[in-house]
Amino acid sequence: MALARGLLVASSLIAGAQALTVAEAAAIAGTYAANIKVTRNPVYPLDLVDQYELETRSKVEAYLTKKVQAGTNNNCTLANAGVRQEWADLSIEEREEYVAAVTCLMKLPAQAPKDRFPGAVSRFDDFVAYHMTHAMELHNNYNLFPAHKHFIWAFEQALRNECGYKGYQPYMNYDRIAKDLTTNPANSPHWNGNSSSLGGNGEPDPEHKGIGQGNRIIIPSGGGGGCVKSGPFSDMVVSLGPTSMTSIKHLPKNPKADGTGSNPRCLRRDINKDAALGATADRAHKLLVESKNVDTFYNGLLGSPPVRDDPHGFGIHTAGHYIHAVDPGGDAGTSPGDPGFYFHHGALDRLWWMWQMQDPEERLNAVPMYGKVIPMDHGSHGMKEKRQARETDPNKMVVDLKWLSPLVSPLMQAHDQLGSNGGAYCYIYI
Ligand SMILES: *[C@@H]1O[C@H](CO)[C@@H](O)[C@H](O)[C@H]1NC(C)=O
Ligand SMILES: *[C@@H]1O[C@H](CO)[C@@H](O)[C@H](O)[C@H]1NC(C)=O
Ligand SMILES: [Cu+2]
Repeated sequence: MALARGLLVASSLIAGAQALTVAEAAAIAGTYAANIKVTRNPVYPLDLVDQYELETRSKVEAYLTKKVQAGTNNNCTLANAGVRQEWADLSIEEREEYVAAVTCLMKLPAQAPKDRFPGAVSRFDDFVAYHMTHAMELHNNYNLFPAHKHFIWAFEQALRNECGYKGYQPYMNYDRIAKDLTTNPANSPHWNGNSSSLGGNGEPDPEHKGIGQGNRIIIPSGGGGGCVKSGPFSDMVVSLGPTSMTSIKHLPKNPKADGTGSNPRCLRRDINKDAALGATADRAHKLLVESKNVDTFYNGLLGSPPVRDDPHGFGIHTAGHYIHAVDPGGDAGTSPGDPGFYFHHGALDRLWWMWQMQDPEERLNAVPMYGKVIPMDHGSHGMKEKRQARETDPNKMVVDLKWLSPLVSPLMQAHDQLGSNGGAYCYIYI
């Protein structure tokens, strides 16, 4: 009897959810026009990817409407979604608030196990500590997109919940950076070294020749490579690393072989125009429009295989990392130790989401699948390893960031930023 009543209640709930008309559901889901106020930086006209984002909005609204009808949106609507914006579209004050929040995270104590990670000094380092020791979990073909989505989200949560940040994680528009670095680096809102930037370029270091692959330089030095001396994070103490995945060899050695010990040193950067030229809007737009399946999209993003006769054909993933190499930004293990990491992986998350939203039925839960051995996605970080496609059932996989955040299970819960992970995710990109 109790069971029968339970079933009755459950089915009437479902019936209740289904009873919403499309118009009613759409009203709950909300619209961009009514719900999202966006400021833009007039210096930058909309690029091809920005235009594509505009074109995708009606698809996002339709997708959310369907979810409301099905009762699976977990309260996520366009009225309460967080809005992740490009750095230069934030006001100067908002940028400074973001910098203050990251600086705050660098002052909070670490939560990663002290015996395992003596070099993790701050809460900011906790993210580095996880990334450097869980490379396989984070970077296999099933995990790269969802695990990094969750990683960025967990970082945003830490900024908001532990450091009182009111905004959302910004992303970087590589095309803007490429243009700024080509025309007037002193005006780059990301890297000009003023108080509303992410800090400046590193001092010149002639030993930094650029980024190599095998014995070939694929990204020549942008003229930096030494310590950052201007702006936010110029006084930052980098502690974890380097690891064997570093892009520069003459750094002080870490006392622990895996790089988890304490190795205090400066933040080094080579703000790199040639890297940015590998991620221009025409490249990203082509990838979005031409990738009919997730393997094409994934491989293209990772630059696998590299495009021949194209000096910047190393893929957007590689490009974004090396915009702000070298230490820790150019170390595949400790790259989250440069705050630029979150801007880059946020930008990749934006592209993945836009690709998914073209056809959510087919694409939302699509996982890249390989039948053959392919180069490690961080291959251009100088790694020699080959990686085998995972045979595991993705429905049985989880995202487990240990001390950073509760488990996401199954993996596909981290595929949908509009209401998944039990409703914890609810954000859009502009
Ligand atoms: C949705 O919102 C309602 C009202 O605020 C709340 O009671 C409920 O727990 C929320 N559900 C989820 C899945 O967050
Ligand atoms: C910092 O740089 C940005 C972007 O070029 C500019 O808009 C802003 O006015 C600069 N702020 C200061 C304090 O110079
Ligand atoms: Cu990573």
